[in-house]
Amino acid sequence: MPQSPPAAGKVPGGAPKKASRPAPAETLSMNFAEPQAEGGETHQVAGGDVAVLTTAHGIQVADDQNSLKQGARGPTLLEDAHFREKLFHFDHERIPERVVHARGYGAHGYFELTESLSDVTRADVLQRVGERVPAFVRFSTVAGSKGSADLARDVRGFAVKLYTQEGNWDIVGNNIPVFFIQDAIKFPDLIHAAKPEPDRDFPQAQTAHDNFWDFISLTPESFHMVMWTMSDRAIPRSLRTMEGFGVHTFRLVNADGKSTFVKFHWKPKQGLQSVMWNEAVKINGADPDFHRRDLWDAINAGDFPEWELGVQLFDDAFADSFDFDVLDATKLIPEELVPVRIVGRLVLDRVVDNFFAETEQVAFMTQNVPPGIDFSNDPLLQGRNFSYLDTQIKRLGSTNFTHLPINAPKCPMAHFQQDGHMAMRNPKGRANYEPNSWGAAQGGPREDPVRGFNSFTQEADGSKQRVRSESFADHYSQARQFFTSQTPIEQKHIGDAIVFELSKVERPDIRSRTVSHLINIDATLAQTVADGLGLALPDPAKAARPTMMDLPTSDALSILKNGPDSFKGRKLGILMTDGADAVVFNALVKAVDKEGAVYEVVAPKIGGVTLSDGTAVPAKQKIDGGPSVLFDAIAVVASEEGAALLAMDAAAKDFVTDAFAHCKYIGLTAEAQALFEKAGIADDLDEACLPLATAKDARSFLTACRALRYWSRELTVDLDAQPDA
Ligand code: HDE
Repeated sequence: MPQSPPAAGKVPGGAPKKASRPAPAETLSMNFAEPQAEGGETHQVAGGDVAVLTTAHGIQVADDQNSLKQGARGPTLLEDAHFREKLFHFDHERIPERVVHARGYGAHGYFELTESLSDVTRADVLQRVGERVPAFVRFSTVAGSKGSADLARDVRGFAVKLYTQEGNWDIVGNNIPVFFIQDAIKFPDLIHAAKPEPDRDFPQAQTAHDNFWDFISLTPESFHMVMWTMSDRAIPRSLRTMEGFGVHTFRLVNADGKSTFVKFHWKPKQGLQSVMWNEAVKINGADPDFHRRDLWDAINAGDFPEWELGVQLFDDAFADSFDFDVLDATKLIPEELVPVRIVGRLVLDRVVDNFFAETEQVAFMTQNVPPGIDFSNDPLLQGRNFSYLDTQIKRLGSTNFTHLPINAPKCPMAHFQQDGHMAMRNPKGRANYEPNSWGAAQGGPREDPVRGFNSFTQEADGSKQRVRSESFADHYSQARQFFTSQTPIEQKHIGDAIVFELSKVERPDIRSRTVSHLINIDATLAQTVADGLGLALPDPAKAARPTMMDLPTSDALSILKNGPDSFKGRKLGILMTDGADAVVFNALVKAVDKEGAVYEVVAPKIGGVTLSDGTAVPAKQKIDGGPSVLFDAIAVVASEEGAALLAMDAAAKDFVTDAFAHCKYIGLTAEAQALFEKAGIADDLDEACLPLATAKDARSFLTACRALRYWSRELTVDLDAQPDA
């Protein structure tokens, strides 16, 4: 029996209500999902009124379930304009993803100035303490496609758009302060090498493959950044626990035209934190959206992530005396040499309404700087200033991408640019050129030589040539400085990561060539990696400049030296069963709350558990879908019978063995011991595995969790860490 169409005007679940036609859409940001404004046509359904479904041209739709046919079983008719429009629009829903940084996640917030920089810049946004401007931030991974997993080992983009009163200022940075290459002309090669190999189109979102390491091992300038990407910086715990960096040297220019060099830093109030590689791999399977979910949840819970804006200011004299060239983006300026001055705060307090409209369509451009901010001659930055405009036209399809609400400035603007695809903001009046003689009423805007953007006047000379400055030639000294500044466990992670990556590289000569560079950075690291690969130590790569072995270490470069001192914003996973101790559970919940953290109950069934006092507690995760990699610490609060059941469950055993292997703090009731025994780790439990017998224990456990990880355990659970391995 063919299904008969519903009666005209009928909305499933509701009856039509007579009203007048909807008011015409007035704003571009109109929310089509909401009932029309007063006077619009609505239907009542469970929960209230909804708007009448229309075509994009405003014709009300009577039947959205069946296409128009010639007879019940006949062919579909071309005449069905609604059907044709619906499919046409669907077929065109995708726009090209970003060629790099395709996977990203954005949020709104504000920037507030906490210290005036009026002595060094005329930029309006950096003048008056306490003033706020709206901000939009998009975090991203670089190599993976839009649908790739969040915990890929990769650099994270940290792109900030500040809607200032003098136009949009985009600081399009990363979570790593240096870059792989020195000259923009190498960018396509770098990205081609990192992305999936062109014949097979894999691996996705990974640098662990031949092409990447082939390119890297032939590009010594990349080794400083490689040390960072092989460190835990490339697998952050959360977008909220990463630093951001403007990377390049920029200029601040004051009202007298005087320039001061500047490097921008974003320092997370949440402290730095990363996960372990084995954990990252498992998070990617358990929750590929781990980072975006974390940001979404935190903001919606009112736990607004915050960063401080820091600036390193320096002059020509410092630049001339520095061991490296401040125009070389493969180098940083240690904070010990030029301290980071905190001048503002960035708070993210609102998630997007629509991912596509905001996060996907946002167009960042390094060349967007207001008067008072300017560029240096960094050849990477110069190339970027060309690239970002170009890419928006390809991606967003029209020169009018600035008309999109997310890209439009939130300050007065007026110009004579016109027409083009999808022009939505069209000037009124007679004149569309200048100079003109149409006067104030019709003549349109005029330039302002004083308030307008004046580029910093810089002398330039030299012959036209394709060269790399000699001052860019030291490739290993800062790579070494980064490595020696790490704690031993962080150094171990770097070695492990390089061994992991190179073990996925098939060609032995590429592995060997990579190790030959490491010798110039740190002999022990090179030996560890060679051992890890089962490779004879090769000769060192020929260095353009010998490595400076005596650069002082810099604490700012370590994650562990810059961690938080609380469990705030972190998540406890509580594995529970029926009959779980109500006192312990309630005390845990209270302590979590007091710490400013969150928790999730993990249980054998999503329906939850019944506590020892008869209270029902719903579960957030069924054990199979809530592995311990999703949590910062775990507690197992089980009854004796419950623990015996969990001990038969592979997912429950993984829950505790993974948490143990990932050096997490573990709280357990005496009854839960059976699970740890069956999982084979009962005899290994250490001082970071704490008993949960009383309410006081629960509080002490949460206090212990502030350390986040018990790193010394790692040396006991990793074969690579054993001396004779
Ligand atoms: Fe980008 N980069 N990039 N990049 N980049 C893009 O612009 C480019 C570089 C960065 O969330 C593209 O809109 C060149 C350094 C971020 O939308 C493209 C070079 C740094 C984002 C582009 C670089 C970055 C991008 C792709 C070498 C850190 C994402 C889509 C000279 C300081 C922004 C787009 C967002 C995106 C070009 C190097 C950061 C193709 C040519 C160095 C955070 O224009």
